[in-house]
Amino acid sequence: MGIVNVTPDSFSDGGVHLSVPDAVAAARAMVSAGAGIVDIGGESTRPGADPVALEEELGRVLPVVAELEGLSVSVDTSRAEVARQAVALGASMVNDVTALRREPELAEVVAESGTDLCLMHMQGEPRTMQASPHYEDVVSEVAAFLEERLRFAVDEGIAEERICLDPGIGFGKTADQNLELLRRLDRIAAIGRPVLVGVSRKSTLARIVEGPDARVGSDAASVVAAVAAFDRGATLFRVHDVPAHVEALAVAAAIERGTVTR
Ligand code: HH2
Repeated sequence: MGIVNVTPDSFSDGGVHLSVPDAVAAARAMVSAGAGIVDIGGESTRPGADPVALEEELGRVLPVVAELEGLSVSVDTSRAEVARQAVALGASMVNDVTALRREPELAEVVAESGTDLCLMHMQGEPRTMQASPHYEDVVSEVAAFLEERLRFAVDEGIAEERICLDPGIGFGKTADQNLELLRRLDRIAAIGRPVLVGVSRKSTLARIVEGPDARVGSDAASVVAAVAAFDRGATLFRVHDVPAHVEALAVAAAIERGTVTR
């Protein structure tokens, strides 16, 4: 899953794809490089980010989705109206970092349109989530949350086979809690749905390599983290540098199979 943030303030690519032609070109390049889907977002969820107005989010996302007809598009939104209009323009997946909690009516849009859905764990909300994350056992609490949100989504009429789960790396978690989630990702995979991981360029990676004040992880560090997640059961990877991830994950999958042939 290639990331296209149509925002001025995303943590690693803020402002890079703000014009429609730039965002569309980036999305097309990611698909050419092997991305199975591109994730279009119009509201940053980085720590400290404020929500944007509905009209602003619609105005950022829809013109880009409209230009990507024929490609597999995911819309990174927690708003029913944004999802409704993006799906009408051809988006086939909804990626909701609030797991249907910000606007439970988003469930109806997904159920009726039959799109795929990603349910992600977050403790708190973006503005304040990194202030003091707290867990007794981060892995079992994230797993229990995802199991509960999966049940909610299915009860709302969303087909279970269309749902993937995401531990939400960096969303109300310390660096050590993020690493613990990646280390024990098999517990999340054991829920029985495909696991999506978004660790690309996140600050936990930067902290390991550069120290406590570093904010943006490198692409090399991102690739290694994705492969480690693959080894523990992740099958979907939300990434900025698509070519490097496609190459690395192809090799990781071939090693897993023990043969070049797919
Ligand atoms: N991370 C971000 C945004 N959306 N969606 C899923 N499913 N999983 C993630 O880990 C995830 C996500 C944050 O990263 P990014 O989009 O690069 O930055 P921003 O939120 O600042 O736009």
